[in-house]
Amino acid sequence: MTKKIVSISILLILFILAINDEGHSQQNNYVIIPPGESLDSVIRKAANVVPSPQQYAWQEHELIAFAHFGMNTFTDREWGDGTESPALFNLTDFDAGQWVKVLKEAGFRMLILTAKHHDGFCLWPSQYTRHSVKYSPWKNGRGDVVAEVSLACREYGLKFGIYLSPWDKHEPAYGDSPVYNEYFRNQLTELLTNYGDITEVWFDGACGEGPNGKKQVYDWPSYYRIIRKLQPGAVIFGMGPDVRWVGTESGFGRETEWSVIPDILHNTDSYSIADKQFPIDELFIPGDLTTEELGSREKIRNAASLIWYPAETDVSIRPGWFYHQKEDSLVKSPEKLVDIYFSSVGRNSVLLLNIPPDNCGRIHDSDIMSLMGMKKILNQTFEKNFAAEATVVASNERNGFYSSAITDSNPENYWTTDEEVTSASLVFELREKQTFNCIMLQENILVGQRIEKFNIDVWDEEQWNQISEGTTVGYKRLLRLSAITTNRVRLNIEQSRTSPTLKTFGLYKTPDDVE
Ligand code: FUL
Repeated sequence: MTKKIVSISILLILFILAINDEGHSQQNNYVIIPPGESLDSVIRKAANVVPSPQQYAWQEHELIAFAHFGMNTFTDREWGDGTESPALFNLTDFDAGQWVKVLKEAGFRMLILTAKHHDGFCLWPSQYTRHSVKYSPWKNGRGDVVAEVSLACREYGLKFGIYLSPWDKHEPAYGDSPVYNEYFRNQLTELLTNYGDITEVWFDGACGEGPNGKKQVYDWPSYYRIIRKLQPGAVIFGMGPDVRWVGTESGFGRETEWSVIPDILHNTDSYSIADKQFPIDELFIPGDLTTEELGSREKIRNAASLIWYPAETDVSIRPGWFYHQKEDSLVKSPEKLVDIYFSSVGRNSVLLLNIPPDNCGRIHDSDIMSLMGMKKILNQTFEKNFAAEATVVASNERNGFYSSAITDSNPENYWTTDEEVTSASLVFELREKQTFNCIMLQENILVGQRIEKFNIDVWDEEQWNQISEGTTVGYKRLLRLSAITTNRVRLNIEQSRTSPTLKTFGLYKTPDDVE
């Protein structure tokens, strides 16, 4: 897309937000709450925090691939210590096109590459160190893994992101904070300047002591400024303000996953917001959020600020993050990957699945088999939505936001209730009885995340029987259940922070052999 089309699309989104704004002027990805605000008012404000355009685009990717690749691929380790010789990095059959082709076929929309892991070895010929591909035998020092992978991504239509480890066990300046911060900013600048569009910058929180025995103090805001200037369309993950680490590396997100989170901004009372485009960068406090409850009413009732800070679920297809031959037989099965998909994408998160290329420079056949197996099951499951032809009757609907929007073919249309109506039922009448074992719900998060509690009933010719229940929905909620046959399904939204919205309701059946 050209820059012009991108800007027009952003303007269009802002315009849609403006006309859909249901009586609230607040349409930002953060809100500052003055002291003494009532709980009702805080809840209403939370319900109207929305993603930034970059956060929304990122959420829609759903599936992102991670490639841990570097010195550890050759030393058979998970964490190097920075003393490894660049001579060890020698690829015999490197094929970035193979990686990206496989990932595209498996349904991934972006690839994030470890341009530098904790050992400090750079996969691009950085002019700031001798610890890089430039000093390796591969292509006589003329190779550039970042260039080849980013080009392949462009060729196959995948977005490209970078992991740049702030912790650097090789660089002698590490620990001498101002000097290393400059080194890090220089490397970031190289990566964000020379390799086309970067859609996600991945910042790990690991931080050790440098050779001087001192702990490095990272200058995060200065890193963000460079990213915003050079790649304004990128989201910053982890130690950055756009995307949050879900808190585990198991692939399983929270049952209750709020994208609106309290109090990760500081000095909100005294700070005047200077940067209009990225107003909260200077207020953001980096850190991991790992507790079970992050955004419930209890958590937000005394909040001084709330921001849209959605979860990304990272997990490796193998036990380790890097390739180890001994793990060829331990690649997660297609069924396990499908479980992970349901527990991450299906729980209001994005799945970042690590598929580490091997020491020849290709994705190994065992990983390909599992990925294709996963894709097949997902394709078969989501190929037919039995609710798509249903008639829908809602207990309440707002003018212009009718329940028919849930089943029409336009994914942007959505249903909502009148102002102040925070619970509702929707009955889906199917043309004939169908058997399904998977349900999908999607709120329209462009106006906020609102649903707090819901349940689902099916009609058994005589009465309604509850078959499932849940809390948050957000961008996407998937529920798996035992197969059930019926022609009438009822969604009861029991509690919502303000008028609930729904843009999709799906009933699906997984293939028989994977039930
Ligand atoms: C962690 C790192 O220490 C691991 O090696 C890996 O890169 C993982 C994704 O993040 O914090």
